[in-house]
Amino acid sequence: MAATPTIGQYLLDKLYAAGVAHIFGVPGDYILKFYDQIVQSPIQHVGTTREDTAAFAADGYARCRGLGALAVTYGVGALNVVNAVAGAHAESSPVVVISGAPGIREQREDPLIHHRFGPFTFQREIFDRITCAAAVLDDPAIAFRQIDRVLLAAQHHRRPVYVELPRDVVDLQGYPMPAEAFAAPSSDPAALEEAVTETVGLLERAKTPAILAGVELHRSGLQDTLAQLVDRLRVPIAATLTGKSVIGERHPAYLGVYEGAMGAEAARQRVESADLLLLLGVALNDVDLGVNTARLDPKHMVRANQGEVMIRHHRYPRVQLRDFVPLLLKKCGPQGRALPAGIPGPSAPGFPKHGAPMSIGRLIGRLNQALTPDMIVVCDTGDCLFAAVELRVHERTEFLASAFYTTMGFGMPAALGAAVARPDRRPLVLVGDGGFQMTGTELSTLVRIGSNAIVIVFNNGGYSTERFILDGPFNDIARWRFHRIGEVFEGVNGYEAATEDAFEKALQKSLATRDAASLIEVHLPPGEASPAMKRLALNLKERVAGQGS
Ligand SMILES: Cc1ncc(C[n+]2csc(CCOP(=O)(O)OP(=O)(O)O)c2C)c(N)n1
Ligand SMILES: [Mg+2]
Repeated sequence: MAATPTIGQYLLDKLYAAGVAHIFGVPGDYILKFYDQIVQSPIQHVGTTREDTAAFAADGYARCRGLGALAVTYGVGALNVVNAVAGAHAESSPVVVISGAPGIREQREDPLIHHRFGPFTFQREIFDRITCAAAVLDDPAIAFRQIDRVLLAAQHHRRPVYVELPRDVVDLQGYPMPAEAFAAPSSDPAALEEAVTETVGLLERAKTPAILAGVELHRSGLQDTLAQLVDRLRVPIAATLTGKSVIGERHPAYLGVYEGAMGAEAARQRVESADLLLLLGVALNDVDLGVNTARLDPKHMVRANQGEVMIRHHRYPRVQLRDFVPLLLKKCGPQGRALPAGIPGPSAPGFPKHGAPMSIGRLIGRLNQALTPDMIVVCDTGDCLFAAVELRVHERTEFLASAFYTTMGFGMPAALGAAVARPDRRPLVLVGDGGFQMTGTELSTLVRIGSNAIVIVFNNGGYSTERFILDGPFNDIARWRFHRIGEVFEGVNGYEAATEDAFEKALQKSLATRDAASLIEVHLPPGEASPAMKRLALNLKERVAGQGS
């Protein structure tokens, strides 16, 4: 009979069985023994330059593979990941945070040992607030069961979890226990049936129906069902920004991203004029509602979310999205109408125009032409995110961003996570000069793992998004020669481009370089911004002014 594993081994076995083949992080003495166990396991450690980037990387990995993990030391390591983990929580990304801790015996003696910042319970209390389950493995008798519980919770709720591993527990044997019963919330069959029947009736009578698809479909793994539904119903489909790429953006009925007044006008018009709008898994947050410029009339809406369906002004409680969408597909007969034409993404005709300065619209148009199905686009927060609204990625789930939590610094490390999770994909990273200054060091880790990522730095001389809201010297940042980063991070081909010709050359060279990473620094003229950013800034400015008065 195989020996009972140690608590650290058991955690690694369970992670591996759940699809986690890599753990990101920076070592420290409280987690070293666990690191040693990682080395003995089939899981690979990926060292990052900081802990918060390890958490962003684990988030990117989780979005590609269903679960991600990081391991850090106590205090200095764990507290460093708080923002990134809060982001994963806000964006429903299941990340397992494993933190080392002083041993149980050490804690009992209550000493002043390094990395301590208060009572030993503080760290767990912090993570309690930003995870869906937390466990301190300080009792070997129940440790296996605690591990099972938190991993199930992460997978089911699709949110981060926290595991604290006192350093004298890692090597102790645990005790196998029967798994705790875990009851996933289920649908009320009668309510489900009635909600679907009513929706089918409304769809049959509708003349200009449309679907707005949101982030919860991604998280529930309903992308294929959604694509089948669109083909069966023959309706046009738009996505929210946080749900972007839930359907392949080259689908013939795809309208683009709907974001109220911030999004493209043509998509807005089609969505807002629908006589029946099917909102599937849409989170009604301010980003997706275009900072509340969306004009969606509940009279024409069927809204299915995690746990309920709203039809016009009445509600069906206890109907799960993961049950509603497949049943709707089953009950809808093929519709007589032809598949309506979608709206193709913008291109950049005649690119490069000799000597023309770079503009964001033309940059995105050119990238639309350059994107191939083997790419995964990872985007930081800033004007690159607003600009990316107009990018059309090929397959589903090929666009990663902190689109709702909107933390800067997400892009480069999340690209690392995606590159590790999906070695068959080439990351195309869009990042601002400010965002790159925060976590651009992960380009060095991308190089280390042999990635051929292409990074486009939108250099607009500082915090442009903030400038549009309220300008001041606080939005200036130090000037970096981003394109020369390869001199420090060996193995990056750097280019700079102020004109379309220079960009074209750099892009061609980057695309052709299959064995090294590339970085293109795009110099944008002062005041240059994406149309979405201009619209958003105007809106926010009005709000700030309104609050001040
Ligand atoms: C971690 C974090 N700090 C601050 C902000 C506020 N913020 C939003 S956009 C932005 C400027 C981003 O600068 P850059 O990356 O250069 O992009 P740009 O807006 O210039 O396109 C700032 C400071 C944030 N979203 N996240
Ligand atoms: Mg900038």
